[in-house]
Amino acid sequence: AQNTVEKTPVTMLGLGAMGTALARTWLAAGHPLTVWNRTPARAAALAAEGARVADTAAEAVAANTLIVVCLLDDTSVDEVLAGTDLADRDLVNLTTSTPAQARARAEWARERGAHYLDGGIMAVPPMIGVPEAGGYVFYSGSRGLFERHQETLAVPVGTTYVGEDAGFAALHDVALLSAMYGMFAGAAHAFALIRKEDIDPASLAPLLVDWLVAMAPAVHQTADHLRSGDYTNGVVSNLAMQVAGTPTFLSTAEEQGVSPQLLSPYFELMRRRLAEGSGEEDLTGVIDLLVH
Ligand code: FVH
Repeated sequence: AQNTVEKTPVTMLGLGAMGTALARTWLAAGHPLTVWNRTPARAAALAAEGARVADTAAEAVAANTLIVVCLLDDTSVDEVLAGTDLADRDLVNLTTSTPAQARARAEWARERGAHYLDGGIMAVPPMIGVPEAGGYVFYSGSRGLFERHQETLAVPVGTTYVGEDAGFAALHDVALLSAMYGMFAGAAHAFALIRKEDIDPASLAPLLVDWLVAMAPAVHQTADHLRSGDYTNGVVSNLAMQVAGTPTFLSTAEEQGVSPQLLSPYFELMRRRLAEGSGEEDLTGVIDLLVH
């Protein structure tokens, strides 16, 4: 039987690697799609697949109610939307920004009569349109907009709504990516330690993955500690013991000719927390030293 359900038309502004990947999934799912990109040549492939290419951003915004923006940065969003009429538009901004930029953009959109939803994309382009890849987008801002368009927004990748504060999506995005960089920094140090040895990095890699996965659930205990204020509950390896072990890590780095610059700042915070008399805690107290 022919599918007679009408799909929500989408306007997509920005056809970089991410914008193109997103746009393609809406087309494939049967959503009428209008696109615009500063460099028109980047729209050619989507046009061949059935997208309508607008001559200007203003024309693209006028075409549909749901407007999705995925540009390089907040400055480019300013430039692209400057000459558009956003009155009564549902504006979904998937451009990476800071929480403050997202909140300012929400206010900016409200002043122009638009509903606003901010998004932080937890995926890379090859994960778009591949549900089993596990990617998703954090959304925050207008709950009404999110609920109105959730089905459409879920076409390219999963959706996770994190609240009406428009800055929360960016905050969750940056929080998770910051943790990722900490993990990469630790892995970089581990690989550096074996770099000059007769150890195949490919044999260390699966061991590293298994170990990081085994340790990752410790963040649940961190969250419990932060909520309760008791940083000693359920502690297995206390701070005093862990600080006592740090010279071994630093000496090993020195023996292997590896700079300790990725590890030392964290060890310094552990020592400061211990000096405050917190030896029975785990590592949660380091967080309080970071917050001004
Ligand atoms: N690609 C990734 O791995 C990450 C995954 C997580 C989310 N990010 C964010 O997504 C936004 C877009 O990223 P992208 O990968 O599509 O980036 P590019 O391929 O470099 O495309 C950039 C688009 O922005 C347009 N653009 C840039 N400056 C301007 C401007 N001043 N006026 C108008 N458009 C502008 C650019 O147009 P053009 O160069 O083709 O003419 C592209 O459409 C981004 O926030 C990531 O952090 C991606």
